[in-house]
Amino acid sequence: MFKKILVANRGEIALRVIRACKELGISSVAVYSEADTDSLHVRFADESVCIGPPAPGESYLDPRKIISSAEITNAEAIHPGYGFLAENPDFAEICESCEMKFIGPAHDVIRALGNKSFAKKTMSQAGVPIIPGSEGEVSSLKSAHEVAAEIGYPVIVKASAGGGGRGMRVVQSSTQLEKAFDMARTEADLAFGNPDVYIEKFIADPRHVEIQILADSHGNVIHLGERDCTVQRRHQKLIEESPSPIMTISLREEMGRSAVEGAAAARYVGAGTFEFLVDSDLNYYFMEVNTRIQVEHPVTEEVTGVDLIKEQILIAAGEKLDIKQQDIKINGHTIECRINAEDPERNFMPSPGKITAFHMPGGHNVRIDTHAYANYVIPPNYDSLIAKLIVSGDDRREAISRMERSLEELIIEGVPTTREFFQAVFKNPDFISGNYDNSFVDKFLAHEKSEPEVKEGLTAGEEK
Ligand code: MV4
Repeated sequence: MFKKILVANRGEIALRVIRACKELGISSVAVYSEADTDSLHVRFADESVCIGPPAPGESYLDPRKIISSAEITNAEAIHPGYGFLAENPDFAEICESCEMKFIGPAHDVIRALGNKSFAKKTMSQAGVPIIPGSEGEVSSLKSAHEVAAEIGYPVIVKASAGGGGRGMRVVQSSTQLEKAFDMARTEADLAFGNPDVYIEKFIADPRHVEIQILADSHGNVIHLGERDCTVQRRHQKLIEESPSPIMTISLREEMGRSAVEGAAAARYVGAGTFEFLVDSDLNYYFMEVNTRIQVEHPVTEEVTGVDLIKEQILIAAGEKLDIKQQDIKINGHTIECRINAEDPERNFMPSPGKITAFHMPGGHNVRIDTHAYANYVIPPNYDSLIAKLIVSGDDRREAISRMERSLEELIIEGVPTTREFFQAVFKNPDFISGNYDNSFVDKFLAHEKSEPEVKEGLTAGEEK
């Protein structure tokens, strides 16, 4: 086992990894930028190294800073967390050439799965259902027209190097195809340095359902059920839950088997997530693989009882998975809300600043993953996540009720947060019934706007 791990990240996920290290008896090294001097991950790690100015490119995103910090502290492995260098194949390769263990899949696997059209081809060959569309990249307008005519409009043009919703364009009819194709290629080239695009059938009103997997270096692969991440705004997840309200035992088994077979085909090692779209008839289609630990991983930890970060570390150290597929049981229901320093009244504008008052809810089945505290100053340089509020119950109704109770107890003053937005969502009949799709947040916000302050002026028993 490793004696020392460097955590190449900040915020709540750095803290989460440090906690796992402590429980495994592994010493931890924090790295921090000048904006994070007062951060808890620095306080709680065994050692820390300042790696430069607040700008991510000069600190958390600079492989030279990370590698040299690992070398001077004699760390044997690097946990990248999520974001920053977590899915950068060049960084994983640099780690390997420095004989530093990268806690994640091999660099060539990250690279292969990072190309979305190649990943789709790999998964299709492994028998995983994919959305009908082009086989690989579409390099000419002529073949774009041929593919689109074949599958039928509407279609979607996606960047091969994109992902997470970046670099996509919906096309309703052949008259719009030329413009969309050219713009998608230009944008992809600018954003990712790669103009390649592929085309697929546009799936209306889908849900985002992802399967968590663990794969060890001995060929064992298991899945840990799903997370429903359909409640998003502009490709930012806001609420995640498990089980998915639409899930059945047989669909979970099918999707789980697909993810396991896909992971084996890609020679995947580590923790990973298979993203699927699920349509209104419960057909599921592979979208992409996230080769990192994800923000919403605690949802799976709570319903399965498996510590995913510890498993990542054990797998990276070459251990065999000691959990078998039959051991995985989904217990109860877990929901996570991302409490962000954002102003829902101003288009969810990031609103960093000083947290003047801070109180986190507690009690049975309430978990908070946060790096924040009273008088903490949220720097403007990074993401706006303040805390993940993760609550569990015997069933979805109890989890929702507990979430409402927890949101009421939660106090964050000094910066606007997404708390009140969530409080309104948990009163929404479509959320409560589990009957939502990827248009939920937009519809919900449009409805809120058109009926401002309905609740005020109403007395108990009245209806709108
Ligand atoms: C789609 C789609 C409809 N049809 N692909 C968004 C994130 C990225 N992983 C893929 N995304 C989508 N791909 C086809 N063929 C709709 C989306 C999509 C979406 C999917 C799930 C949850 C929220 C979403 C919001 C916008 C678009």
